[in-house]
Amino acid sequence: MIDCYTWTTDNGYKPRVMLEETGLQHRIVPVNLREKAQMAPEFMKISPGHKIPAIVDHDGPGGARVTLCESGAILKYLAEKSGRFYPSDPVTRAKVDQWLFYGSATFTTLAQQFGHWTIRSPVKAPTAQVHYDANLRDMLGILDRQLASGEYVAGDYSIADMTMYSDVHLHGVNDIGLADYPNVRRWHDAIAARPAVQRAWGPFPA
Ligand SMILES: N[C@@H](CCC(=O)N[C@@H](CS)C(=O)NCC(=O)O)C(=O)O
Repeated sequence: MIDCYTWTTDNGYKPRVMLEETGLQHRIVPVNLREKAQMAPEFMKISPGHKIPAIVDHDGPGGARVTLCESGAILKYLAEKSGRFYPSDPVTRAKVDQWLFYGSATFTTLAQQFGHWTIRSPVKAPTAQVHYDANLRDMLGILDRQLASGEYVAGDYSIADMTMYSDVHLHGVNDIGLADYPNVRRWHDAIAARPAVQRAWGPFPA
């Protein structure tokens, strides 16, 4: 059984999608960021940087209890555990890693800054807004060029796609619009139609 500590944010949806896609047995544990639940000492034993998502796998390798934070590390762990959405061919796997790291370290991080300065901040800072708007459009362009030659980011649908889908869905579709990025539009809509993705983006289970 895997406990998935999460909330309704871009990073929070990533392990939920992977858990739904793989069918690994899991339990969702909401961590209410608005109420600062991530600062609870018990949670910070699992995620020292007080960030969701995090998981506890009660049946890890050799029966070990594995605690893990960082969405990229969690996606990779779940991929290795399930043997799904992570190619075995070393060359394709290296490319999945490249886009997985780009997605979690660069794409989401900069998209979050866009979300903060352009959408949520009550203080308007035009320089930051222009900067992060340009960043997000640049990243959508990079993704669009990558998707011009393949259905998914690196070979078949994989954890590399899962890590970038959240911010494309939240900010690409809703805030920027994907009219200038037809390959990203096609990719987004194919992923959005997946039943596992729809379940993962639904309400928390009661
Ligand atoms: N690099 C981390 C970032 C995680 C992250 O930014 N989590 C945010 C929500 S999306 C969070 O928990 N923020 C609460 C806090 O920092 O106190 C990952 O990929 O998991």
